[in-house]
Amino acid sequence: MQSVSTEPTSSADGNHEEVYDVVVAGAGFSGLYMLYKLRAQGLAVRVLEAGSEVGGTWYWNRYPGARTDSESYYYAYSFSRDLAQEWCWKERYPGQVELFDYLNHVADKFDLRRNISFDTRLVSAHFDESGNSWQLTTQNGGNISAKYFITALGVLSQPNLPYFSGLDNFKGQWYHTARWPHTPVDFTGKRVGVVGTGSSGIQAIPEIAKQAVELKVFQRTPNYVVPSQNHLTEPSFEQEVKARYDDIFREAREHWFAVPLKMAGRMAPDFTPEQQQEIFEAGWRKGGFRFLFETFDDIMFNPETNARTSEFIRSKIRSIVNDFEVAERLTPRDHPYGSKRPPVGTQYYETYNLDHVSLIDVRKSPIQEITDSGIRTADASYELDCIVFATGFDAFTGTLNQIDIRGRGGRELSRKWESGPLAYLGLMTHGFPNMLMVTGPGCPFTNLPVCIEENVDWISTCIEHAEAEGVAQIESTEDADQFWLDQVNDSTNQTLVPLGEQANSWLTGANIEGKYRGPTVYFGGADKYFQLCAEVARDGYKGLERRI
Ligand code: NA7
Repeated sequence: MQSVSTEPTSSADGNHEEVYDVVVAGAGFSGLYMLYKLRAQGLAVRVLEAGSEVGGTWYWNRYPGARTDSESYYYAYSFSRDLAQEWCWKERYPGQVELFDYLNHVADKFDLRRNISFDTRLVSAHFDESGNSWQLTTQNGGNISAKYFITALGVLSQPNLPYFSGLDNFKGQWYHTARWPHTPVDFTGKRVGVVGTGSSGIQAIPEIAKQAVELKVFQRTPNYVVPSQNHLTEPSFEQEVKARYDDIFREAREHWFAVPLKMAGRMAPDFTPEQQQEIFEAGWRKGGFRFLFETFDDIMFNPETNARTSEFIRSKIRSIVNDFEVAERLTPRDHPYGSKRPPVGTQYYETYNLDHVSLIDVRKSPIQEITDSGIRTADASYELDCIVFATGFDAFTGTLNQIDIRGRGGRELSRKWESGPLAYLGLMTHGFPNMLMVTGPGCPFTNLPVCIEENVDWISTCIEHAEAEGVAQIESTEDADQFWLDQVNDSTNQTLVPLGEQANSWLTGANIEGKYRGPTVYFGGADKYFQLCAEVARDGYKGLERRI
């Protein structure tokens, strides 16, 4: 490939086919930075985006209360000092609107929109061996050809709407949190049901309760909700952060979760129960992930420490929720804290003290059907005007499997992954030459923007090297894929995360019926993962096959 132009060319036979060096699917955090990098390398890049605007996760998830669980100053790009200095985060945890504005600002600042096709959903991507190119088709009937195909589709993008008999008959309005309307939904005076108490439901429930006349929460598995302790950004904090942004992002890359926080540096067994209690209390006051990261370093690994942590949260539930029976129903007992992705809430448990909010245990009494006027469980019927499904996502592979992706010999990616998400470093997979993934299956459990930047930098350097050396095809070897799946499995098995399977955790694929069961995320630490990726590149792309 000798491309020096950033403009596409038409195919030689004169058919309506656009030809690019690289096609990137997705214009969220990953796709925007991928475009910025590759365009700077002089490549002709086209980004295909199903939505009408940039933003990805922060374009689709507009439900009330949607915000990050990571703190704003590090849930951000670090590649542009200028951007980091000029952007002022309003809150400790940015809400959807603020993040959407931020990503739009990035698109404007770096003039990215001109290379993005909006309202353009990619439906298929087939590798053409004779032409050594990816042939892509879009829902709008577009045909595109590119040497490289990069997925920047996010980790949690394919909404999961479980089958509920009778949903079509429901006469009220229903919504999925991840496909929220663009015009605000007004629940004032409405009887609302929320199905699901994962991170999305936990954020939405207190906000919906502020408007609804009646709110019924249909809970299957109770969760461990740590308070966010959200607040406005103090000017002095902002100044301090901006003065040390370089250090902050370096520190994030040295942390196992890619956050610029210090590990607690202590293990619970070294402390008396009274001291442990004080440390937990301090963590609770700090809120959010600081409860996990700044109390004890063995919470995710040591069953005893975890039992104490889980019990501490249970005691908080009992102390916040007035009604003993409701508190009992809200109390998780079937999985340890952190074995499902830990949620963060704002006034979550307090919401159950409101008279118009009630909690329905649908593990005990499952949802039987959606009627024309509400939800019928095994032992009661509930009249509702609106239903909100906060039922999560088909993580990682779910998003990719929505696209008909076929590699060498017409091999389907979805078939390949039926026996496990084989993807070397979460970046590429054997049999799919010149296809690269930003935060693909097996990427680390991490603060995503930092991992995204690391992945994008790695991919763009890999392509730069391949082009400089005149390489026609790069892909991971079968052994490298298996090596990484083993790493993903081994690292996860050293934590308590496998125990989340019994509570339908998406970290093990267990939230989706019929999906491959097994770890989906690398738990060896983001810091170690970044080092490994750097080593692979330094050692001449060990684990990759390259054909001239
Ligand atoms: P989650 O965390 O997967 O939560 C989905 C919720 O929906 C969870 O409480 C499920 O209960 C519930 N659910 C799913 N199917 C059903 C049925 N059929 N009946 C009743 N309840 C059901 O998704 P979120 O969107 O909240 O969060 C996803 C990630 O986004 C989060 O981890 C952060 O990384 C950000 P279950 O637990 O399966 O019993």
